[in-house]
Amino acid sequence: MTSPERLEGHGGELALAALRAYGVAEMFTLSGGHVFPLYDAAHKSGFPIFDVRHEQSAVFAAEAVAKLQRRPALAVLTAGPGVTNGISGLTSAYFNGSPVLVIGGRAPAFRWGAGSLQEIDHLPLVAPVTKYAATVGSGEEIPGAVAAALTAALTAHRGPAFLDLPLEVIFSAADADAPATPDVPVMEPDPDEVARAAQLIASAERPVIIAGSDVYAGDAVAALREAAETLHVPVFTNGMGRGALPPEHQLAFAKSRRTALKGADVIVVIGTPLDFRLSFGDFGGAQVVHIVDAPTQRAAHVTPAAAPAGDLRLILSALADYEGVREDHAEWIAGLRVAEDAAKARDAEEMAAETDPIRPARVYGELRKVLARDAVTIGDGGDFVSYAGKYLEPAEPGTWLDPGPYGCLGTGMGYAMGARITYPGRQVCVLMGDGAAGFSLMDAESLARQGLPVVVVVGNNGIWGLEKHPMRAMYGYDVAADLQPELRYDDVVKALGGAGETVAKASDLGPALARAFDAGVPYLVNVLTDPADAYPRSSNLA
Ligand SMILES: Cc1ncc(C[n+]2csc(CCOP(=O)(O)OP(=O)(O)O)c2C)c(N)n1
Ligand SMILES: [Mg+2]
Repeated sequence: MTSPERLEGHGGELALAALRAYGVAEMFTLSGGHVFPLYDAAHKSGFPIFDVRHEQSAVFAAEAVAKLQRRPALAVLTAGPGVTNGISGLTSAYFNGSPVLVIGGRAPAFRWGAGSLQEIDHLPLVAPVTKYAATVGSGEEIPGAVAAALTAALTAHRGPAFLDLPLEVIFSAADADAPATPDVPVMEPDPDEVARAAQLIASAERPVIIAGSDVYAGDAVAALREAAETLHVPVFTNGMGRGALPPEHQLAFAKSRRTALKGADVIVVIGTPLDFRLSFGDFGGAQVVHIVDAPTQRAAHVTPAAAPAGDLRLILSALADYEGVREDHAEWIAGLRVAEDAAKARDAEEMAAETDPIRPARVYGELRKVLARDAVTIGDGGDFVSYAGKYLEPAEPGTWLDPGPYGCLGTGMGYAMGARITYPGRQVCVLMGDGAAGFSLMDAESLARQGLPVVVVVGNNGIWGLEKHPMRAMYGYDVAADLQPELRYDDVVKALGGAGETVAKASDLGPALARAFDAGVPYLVNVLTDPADAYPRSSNLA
């Protein structure tokens, strides 16, 4: 008998019991016989199953849940091609530090090597992009393996884990010890390193904070705000850190980043790597304080002035409690506010642009009028999404989902599914390039069929814009960068059980968006945008 200490059942039931203990509340999947027992366990116990049309969407949906809810989320993929189709999703989760668990089916162990259907050892494929990857050898090991995988996934620095269950292991009955209560270690930072960081920030004349995704993932948003207020430091954000301070907060900045980084003497980067998005941590003469959630996140290519590593809430709370003397940064902040306001005024003009064809800026101008403060916006595309990053202003933390530094196109429909399940009553809006649409739009069918309405706004410029413009600039010509102009992506979604419309005139945008958010089914607004419009950037390679 299954008891609090002892579990009994087939492999799917044993796995599900352990998953529930860790707060996993649904599975994302695409069918395959190797994983039927997991479906059986879920079906019989009322555990929600959401299915998709490509395994990458299952992993992206799980990643969105993991990111938004800060809890583990599950994708169940069948053996072989099911797992390999999920690898870009796993890799994105690895780059984003998202606690996603993929459970794969696996050809039977007892005749391994004899040529069973889809017989491939997944582990060497997934090991480089997971924190934990194992094949479970017997039924009685399943709960313990699930617990170990999820503990690894949830331990900072977080990331994905992988288990596969050979056919005879998942189908056979067994009994096993129930997993112990989840116990995720919290890493204490070195207090001397934290004190050094606090002193550097407090004694700086022109400090700047850049806060990234791990601040949200580590549930350290309130501590960030307190630290910024105590030390009186302007805050910029990226990734899931966006919205950590509401836009109207006197220390919240977004548009004056270049001015700030140029003028700063101490730059405090919190919960995000010193990667290409932050000029690899090279800020000229400024000293860098890098605050990370685990020592593995310290950059090997930079030597920061201080680099406290550990639980971000603990580190930021310690900064908030700083009692030493601090410089007055009022003048510095006032100067940045002037730059910020000037940039905002320029943006407002661009967002009102009355042009034909429509410029992407105008799309965001209209969207801002209809988006609620707690709307979840999701970017999947090239230039069109760069504009989203520039013009949309997330007002609450955990409402902006971009693909992260791995930059994988195709997150759109999966992320939308995860967001819709997380927030049944909120607006969920995907900003999608027409090129990006090719990767996941078929999953509008999954959304429609399972009653998950979302709004998709396609910036339809008829090109792979972020590649075409740079290629022309580099070679004077371009190849493999064109798509069919004015293609009816809205008709695709209609055919799949949703609805939509094409918009060619700026003045039609507002009413179309209003209809989209009212539709109650997946709704695609296909906006014909100007192919000549290229997002200005210093390096266009992505
Ligand atoms: C899976 C994947 N393939 C290719 C790329 C390279 N890439 C980055 S942006 C981009 C163009 C995107 O075009 P679209 O979605 O139409 O957006 P636009 O730039 O036109 O606004 C491409 C091909 C990528 N990032 N990910
Ligand atoms: Mg395009």
